[in-house]
Amino acid sequence: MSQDKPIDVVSRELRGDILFVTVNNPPVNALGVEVRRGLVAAIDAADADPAVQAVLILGAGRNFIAGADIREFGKPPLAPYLPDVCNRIEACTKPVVAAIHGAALGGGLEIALAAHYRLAAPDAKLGLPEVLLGLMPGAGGTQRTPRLIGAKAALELMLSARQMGAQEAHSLGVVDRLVPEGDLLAHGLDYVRELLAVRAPVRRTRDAQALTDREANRAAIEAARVDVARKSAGLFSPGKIVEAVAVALEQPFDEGLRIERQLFLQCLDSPQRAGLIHAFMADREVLKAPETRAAKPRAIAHVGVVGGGTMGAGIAVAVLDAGLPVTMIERDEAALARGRAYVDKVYSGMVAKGRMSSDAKDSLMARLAGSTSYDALAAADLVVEAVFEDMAVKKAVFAELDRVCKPGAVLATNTSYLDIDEIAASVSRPGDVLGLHFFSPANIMKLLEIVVPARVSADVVATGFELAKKLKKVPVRAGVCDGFIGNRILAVYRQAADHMVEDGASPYQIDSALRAFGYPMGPFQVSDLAGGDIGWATRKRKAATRDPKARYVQIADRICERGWFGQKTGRGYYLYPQGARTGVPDPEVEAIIDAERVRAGITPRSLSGEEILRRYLAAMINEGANVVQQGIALRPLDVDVVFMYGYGFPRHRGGPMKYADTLGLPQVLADIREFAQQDPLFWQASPLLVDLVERGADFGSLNQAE
Ligand code: 3H9
Repeated sequence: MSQDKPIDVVSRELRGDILFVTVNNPPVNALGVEVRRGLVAAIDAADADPAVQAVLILGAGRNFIAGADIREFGKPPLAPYLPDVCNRIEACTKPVVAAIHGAALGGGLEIALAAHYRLAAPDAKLGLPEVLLGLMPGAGGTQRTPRLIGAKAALELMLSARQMGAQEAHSLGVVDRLVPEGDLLAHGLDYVRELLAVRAPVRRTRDAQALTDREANRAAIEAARVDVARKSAGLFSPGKIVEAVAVALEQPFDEGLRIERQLFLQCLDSPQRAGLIHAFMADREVLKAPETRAAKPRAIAHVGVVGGGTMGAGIAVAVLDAGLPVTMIERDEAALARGRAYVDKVYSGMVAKGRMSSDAKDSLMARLAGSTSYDALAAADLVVEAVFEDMAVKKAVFAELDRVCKPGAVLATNTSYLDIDEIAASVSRPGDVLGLHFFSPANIMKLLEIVVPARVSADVVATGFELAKKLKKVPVRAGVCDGFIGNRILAVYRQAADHMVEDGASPYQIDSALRAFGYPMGPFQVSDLAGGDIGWATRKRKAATRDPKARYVQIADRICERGWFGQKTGRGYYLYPQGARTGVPDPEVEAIIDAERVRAGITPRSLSGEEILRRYLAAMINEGANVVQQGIALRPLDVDVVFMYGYGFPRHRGGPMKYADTLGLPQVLADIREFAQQDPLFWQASPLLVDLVERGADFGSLNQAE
């Protein structure tokens, strides 16, 4: 029987009197159980072998070690545990040196900190980003880092999750030696030989002295505690990080490790860890659409944008930021000047805040060309249309694009709701037509829905993903339907919110319940920010096709009829006195709501924050299930990513579908059935949800990678 030899995830090679220990666990050398075993075995071997004078630990491939293997979290732990591996390295009786290139993150940095000396290549990225995963460093990082660099710097590193470069790590004292680019093995060998030549001692980080100034370190811990309470309210692991560092100051090292382990396990058990790791994986899974596997993207060197309104200009900024030239098309010089002025304003704002030099602004603006003639798009590789949301207007634009664009140019529409299949059918090259749905402000919002009409070529879809990468956006593949993934689901849960207002909750109470859940803003604040007129126009457009039997709440229309469109008009659901950006409740809006309840014959009842959340999220989850079942979203995780990046869904809850799994789908279905007793037309359980509950499965089971 022939079988491939399993790769040695930790290999050992004795060169002279130095043991080279190389971690080779693609793609990122995560510290899975085999790696942990291999490292312990290597150190045992080094201690036992009199021929070994020192150990050099390296990572194969592009990184040193990216951290613990996050796919093991939530599963039964397997020995040896990472803290024990680090302790074993630190206890080695012969000098151990870590040679860092690429990522040394989380447990990867903890391994390096357990070594006795560290050297770093110029591309090294060092950090303790566990907090982003709902965790804290759990392999001695909270105890060794402050002993090495002091509580202040250690806390900053752990709470910000940022990655330091080699230079900074060197000046902070995290690494001892910087080596030039090139052969890391050779540099490592030189450094170890140097250490041996001067009989450098085994130097253990557990004995480092940066915590000796107790007052200064105590003050740093107190400051971090205050900061965490203010900035990370609702998050579990930041507070645990501060707690662990406080222990480092007050307790001996071994006791510190014991408490760190307890706190780490609490983080590991928290639903926030599950939500954040789901989010981490989902961020990567969304990139894997069938078309990105099947086809190569077309080249994009020059982008056209049709329309210089808020959306078009925002898209232009996003493309300029990515370093590409943009040609903007508008119908007349005045409109073109407004589009250009918008782009200019964004960059002037950055210059004013000191975030950009005026030279940098000038060179960005020099890449923006404008024209009132479509012929200026002849050389564009990709054109995004962002004109008025009207089918006839869009088709007229596409007729022009069809006329002027070179063969192979990608023709994209930024429509939010319109049928892209119909737009594609109106041109001679439907295979080149794609939806690229940006979110406003387009230069800031991370989400980009890549909307895939029936006849589009796979390489055009792949080009959409490639553009997202260049623009540093998060692409999610969506099918064609009214509202695609995000706005389609939004329309449903917004109705649930409107129903609740008519039934007795105030918009302010609903917003507050959602902020308590973790949203930065509630839906009525968002509506005031975006402008109530947008939703109003959509409702008018849909009025003719609305099911007359469906419940329709008119409160928003009454508010819009008064010209109260939100922040831009000084009032909407909230009042914004003197242009304030945070609104205050408006008694006149409450009076309108009262009047509407009377008109609808509703006796208001009180709704608890808990009931508000149950209804709002059940509506979101149920429509999310429909969107998955109909193939509009590839998997539940695509819905999660849309809501985290486009709609403010709290990341630590992992998105609505992950949250539904956390609640338990039987509970969600029971809620929907309970609400259906009052309004069976609105609350129709999604067949997918019913099916999953019957099978005892969850949404996670549909996310292949999990
Ligand atoms: C920790 O260490 C806890 C300890 O303190 C205590 C323990 C007791 N595990 O991002 P990419 C996969 S917590 C498993 O596209 P890049 C990733 O899913 C950990 N898999 O590449 C992807 O898979 P696929 C602290 C991991 O070059 C592939 O690798 N560490 C892990 O753009 C490529 O990833 C971190 O939080 C992992 N740890 O960026 C670091 N990391 O190909 C997390 C990645 O199937 N990682 N994968 O889609 C990163 O920040 C980036 O991956 C890195 C490379 C910068 C390393």
